[in-house]
Amino acid sequence: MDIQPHLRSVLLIGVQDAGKSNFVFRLWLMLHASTGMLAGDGLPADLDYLNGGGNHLLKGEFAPRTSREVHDQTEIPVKSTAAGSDFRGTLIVPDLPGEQILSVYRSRQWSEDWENKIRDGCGCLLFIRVDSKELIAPLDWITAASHFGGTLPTASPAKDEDGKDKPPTQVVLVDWLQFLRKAFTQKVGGSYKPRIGIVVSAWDLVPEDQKGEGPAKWIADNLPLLSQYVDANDDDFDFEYFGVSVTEGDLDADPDFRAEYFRRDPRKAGEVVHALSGSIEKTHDVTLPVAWALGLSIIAPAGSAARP
Ligand SMILES: Nc1nc2c(ncn2[C@@H]2O[C@H](COP(=O)(O)OP(=O)(O)O)[C@@H](O)[C@H]2O)c(=O)[nH]1
Ligand SMILES: [Mg+2]
Repeated sequence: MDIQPHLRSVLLIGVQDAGKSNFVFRLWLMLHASTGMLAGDGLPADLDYLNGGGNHLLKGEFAPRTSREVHDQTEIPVKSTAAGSDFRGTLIVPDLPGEQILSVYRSRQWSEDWENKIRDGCGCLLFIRVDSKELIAPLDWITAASHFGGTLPTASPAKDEDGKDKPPTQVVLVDWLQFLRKAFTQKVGGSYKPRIGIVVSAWDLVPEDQKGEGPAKWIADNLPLLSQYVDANDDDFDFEYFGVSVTEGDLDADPDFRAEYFRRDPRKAGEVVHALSGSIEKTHDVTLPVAWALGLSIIAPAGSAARP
């Protein structure tokens, strides 16, 4: 079935601190410069917000956390830069779901607003950040004991603002995938296979000796339940893994890198690791995960060509 171009959309999903906003700002810099396989398609409504965020990255700092009240949704219209292509779509960032993601998990229901975003031609990018304090580790036999009142002396599990235990991130994300599957089936049909990109953000923080193994392996090692869910449900979803860095290094903790970041041109920083062609590759085209989730068939993933 042909999808109306303007209806193609990508939803960004992830708990608080998952790297969503900084990715959007880096993406915006590239869309604006038209140097990737996607470019901006007209001006987004919240240009000031996007320019403001982009400016933080250009100044060599991560954009700070968005205040909940100030910003609840960003929509960026995009188009393909490939010659002769009229491919268009919208990136939708419901930029408060850090908290909402958890509340949907807890209350077993989601808002009409969320439901309305699910439609034909819709894909998702699910963000998980390396080294995030919000990334709640899976329950192994030691943490499970402490979680459920066992006798082993371990650190207590993380608590949220209401003092409730935070569920392991992978449990929340798998739950979300199940919600999404249900909603896609209800709204689009059971045979629709949405593209879901699993994005490991702050990829630069992955230990050097693990980088070569790529993001799928990192998820398998760190969020095994999510990894198994992805493996077991590839009939229902079209999954891909991406490792993304908006800086290519740690601006906060590594002064040598910081100097290099300015030397190389902050406008051009950012990289994506993926295995779209079967082996692990790296590209500076940070629009790639969005292009893929929008349904573009990526022929030469190194940023050279793409065709709808
Ligand atoms: N090293 C590194 N840190 C990152 C990167 N992206 C985000 N971060 C860190 O993650 C924090 C949270 O990112 P943010 O975009 O606000 O996450 P959000 O809550 O999902 O929107 C930032 O303040 C940075 O410290 C990255 O590419 N590399
Ligand atoms: Mg944010």
